[in-house]
Amino acid sequence: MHAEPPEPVQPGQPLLGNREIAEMFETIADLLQVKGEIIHRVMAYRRAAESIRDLPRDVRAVAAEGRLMDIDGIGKVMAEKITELLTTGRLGFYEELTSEIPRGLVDVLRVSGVGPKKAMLFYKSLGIASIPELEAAARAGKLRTLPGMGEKSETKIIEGIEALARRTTRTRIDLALRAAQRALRPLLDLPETIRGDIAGSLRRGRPTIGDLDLLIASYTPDPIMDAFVNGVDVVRVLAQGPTKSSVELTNGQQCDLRIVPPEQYGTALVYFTGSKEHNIQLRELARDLGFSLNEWAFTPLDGGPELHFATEEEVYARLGMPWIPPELREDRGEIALALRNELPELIAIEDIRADLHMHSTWSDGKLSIRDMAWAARERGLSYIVITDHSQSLGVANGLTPERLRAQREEIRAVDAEMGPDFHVLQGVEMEIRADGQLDLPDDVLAELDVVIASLHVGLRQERAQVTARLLNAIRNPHVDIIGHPRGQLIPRREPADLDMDAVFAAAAETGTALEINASPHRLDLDDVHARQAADMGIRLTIDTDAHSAGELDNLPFGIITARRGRIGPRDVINTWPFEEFLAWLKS
Ligand code: DGT
Ligand code: CA
Ligand code: CA
Ligand code: ZN
Repeated sequence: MHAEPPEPVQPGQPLLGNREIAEMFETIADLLQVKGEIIHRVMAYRRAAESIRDLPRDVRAVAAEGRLMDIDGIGKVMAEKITELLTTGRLGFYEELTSEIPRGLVDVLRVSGVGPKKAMLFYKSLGIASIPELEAAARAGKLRTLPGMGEKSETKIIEGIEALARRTTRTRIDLALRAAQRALRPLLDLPETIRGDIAGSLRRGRPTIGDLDLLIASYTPDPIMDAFVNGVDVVRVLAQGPTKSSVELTNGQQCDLRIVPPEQYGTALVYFTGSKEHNIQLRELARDLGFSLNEWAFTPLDGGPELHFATEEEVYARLGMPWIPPELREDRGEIALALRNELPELIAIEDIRADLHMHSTWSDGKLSIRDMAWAARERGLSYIVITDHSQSLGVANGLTPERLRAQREEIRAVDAEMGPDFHVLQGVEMEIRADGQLDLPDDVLAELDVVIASLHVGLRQERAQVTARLLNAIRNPHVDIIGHPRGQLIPRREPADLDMDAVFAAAAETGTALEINASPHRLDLDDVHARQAADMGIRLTIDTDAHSAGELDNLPFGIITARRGRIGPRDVINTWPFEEFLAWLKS
């Protein structure tokens, strides 16, 4: 017996994947919260969203087997909603809620001092449906007269808004990418759009993003502009013109769109990708060649017609060099390299064969070892290492030597089950304790396939102390990899005060690899330190540190960070075939 094939998707209907459905449920939870629904109901939607996002298989396939209710957190009600979505492409309940409550109200809830009741009060009495509207009303003294409010609570709200603005001046790359894609995708579907790209710092892969820059090629900009300023996530239009507009999105980011004719698209894309410093260098080169260069064209200094270029390749070719990948455009010597035709080969996502750092339900992960293995295999990997936390990290349910031994049986069983083309190894993410001791004795480490050592505690110790702890781990012969070496969290926590020269020297000497942790919260090592490490011959790994299936998809953020650091595939251990990786572990 075969399961029914999934329903064909109607033409013109958005393809609903796990992620889209999860997002819809997440929005429902937000909206229910604004409505002041009981917390259990809100949490039920959040739990369902999380389960669907982390599901290692396409929810459509599970639905086809009639097994939706086997999914954690999915009961009868949720299963019905998913079925409705998959069969009709719509969800009545969601449409009701979104017509009843403006999306901007969800942001208003993020202001400290504003709960669901107050948000509804402000909306019903003053029509406030966004943070800017709330701020205007508060500053005009319009909130203090409302029931239950006063001058004091009004001041608190202004302070809350200011605090929020301070926290959100730059946005983490994953959140920025999602907002940019949501703004751009509907525009790419319009018949008037010839092509379009995300530009700016997001295209260059900076870990945090200021505003979003979108570029579109078209001869008929009007309907595209119209759709842009009326986008679902737009809370406010900041400026609107025929070919250039700016809006504020629900996530607090400004988003700029420019529309150019396709024959000028290449020049414009180079300009709006930046960086500004890279552009200034290009402009000087153009000047040396007898042109003034702006965002639209090369203009001969001695008169004559403008030169227009439809592609970036032509722009760089006119300046005498090959196309430069956006990740390198930071004025760190990339133009000189390009002029000499010496741009390095950069690692690409297709080069990655393995993920060497992930968690399971044995510690603080959300999925079993088997589910993680299937999820990784589905994403095209050919080997993984399960690296749950070690015992002293009690909050994460860290493993004792006994539990590590028990876990080994399960890992070996899953490995056998996966067949000869996929491998599951046992590792550990071992704590480097605050007192400098390693969390597991050498005889236990010797039994493991891979040992990652990480700092999670005592990160604010003074330089000599915290550096000594890391060096002690690097020098232990059983330690293969240092996880997220500098310990930063984006945007909240600065890196530990480590003597990186000493760290690199020890890693080079002992052959210990350093991780580029691909979690957008970490991106650690960063681009600059990854480059320094590679220059010293240190091996790198790019790992997701996934605690769920969805987090395995963070790999691109690690890749882009490595590319910014001019890292090639050979420098990164998890691009190697399995046999070669095993040989490295033994050496
Ligand atoms: P961000 O938004 O702070 O994360 O960084 P970017 O790089 O996205 O900067 P943004 O949004 O101010 O400008 C987008 C691009 O436009 C920038 O990367 C290069 C170009 N651009 C902006 N202002 C200037 C300028 O004054 N001169 C030149 N040559 N290019 C500029
Ligand atoms: Ca920008
Ligand atoms: Ca901008
Ligand atoms: Zn981890």
